This record gives sequence, C-alpha cells and structure tokens, in this order.
Amino acid sequence: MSTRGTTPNDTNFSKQWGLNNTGQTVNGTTGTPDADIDAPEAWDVTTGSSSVIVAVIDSGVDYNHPDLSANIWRHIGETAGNGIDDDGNGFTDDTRGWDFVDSDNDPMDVVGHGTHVAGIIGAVGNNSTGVTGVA
Ligand SMILES: [Ca+2]
Ligand SMILES: [Ca+2]
Ligand SMILES: [Ca+2]
Ligand SMILES: [Ca+2]
Repeated sequence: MSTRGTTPNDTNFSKQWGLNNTGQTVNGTTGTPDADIDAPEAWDVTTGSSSVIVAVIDSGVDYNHPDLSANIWRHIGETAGNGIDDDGNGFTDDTRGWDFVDSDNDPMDVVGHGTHVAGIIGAVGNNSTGVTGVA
C-alpha cells in the first residue's frame, strides 16, 4: 500500500493494471488486486530523473506523441539538418536516434509497437492526459 498516496492524475491511469491493480474493471474484465508492480509505492520513493536515458530498440517511436514528446531524448551533441555527423558517432543528423531499418535519422514509428513500449517507460506522468510511464 502506498503510504504517501503517490498516484498520478492521468486520465487513463485507472486502466493501467500493471502499475496499480485494485481489482478494478477494465474493458469488462475485473483485475486481480495487487497483481502489479506496486508503482505508487515506488513513486513514494522516486518518480525518476530526466538525467536517466532509456533506449528503446523497437519499431521506432512517435516522438510527436502528446504524452511522450516532452520526455523524448534529444541529442544535444548533434546539430539538426546540417548534413554533418557533428559528434562523429557515425550517424548524420541523429538528433532523435536512428532508424536502422531505413538507415536514416528519422525513427518515427511505423507500426505503433515502439511507441507503446516507450509509453510504458516514459509517458509523461501526472499531466492529466493519457497514461503514465513507469518513470
Ligand atoms: Ca500493488
Ligand atoms: Ca551524429
Ligand atoms: Ca548534424
Ligand atoms: Ca500522461
């Protein structure tokens, strides 16, 4: 049980069984109480830090998603759109990561899975919108 009651105000948080399962009904199915990762209890300790960078290797990410864009990593060592690999890491203009399928600098998600995974990790929490990420 969360002692400080750290729960976010995101509109769909109550549907996120994996984070906090109180036996609530989601889409007609009743959950199993406490079959979750005890996220509110963890958030009593910390809600994460913007200094922690998490890489998601998946189908890409919708970096413009309204519940993700504020938390999307930006490569400060790379100048966008100048056609130069400014930081010398082998990838030109990789300001948001790299698309290894198309070999370009636009990792926009084409199927949605990567965006879903990124949201589980880093959707903006407590912004009265959508879901909340673990961090
Ligand atoms: Ca729990
Ligand atoms: Ca680069
Ligand atoms: Ca560049
Ligand atoms: Ca949110």
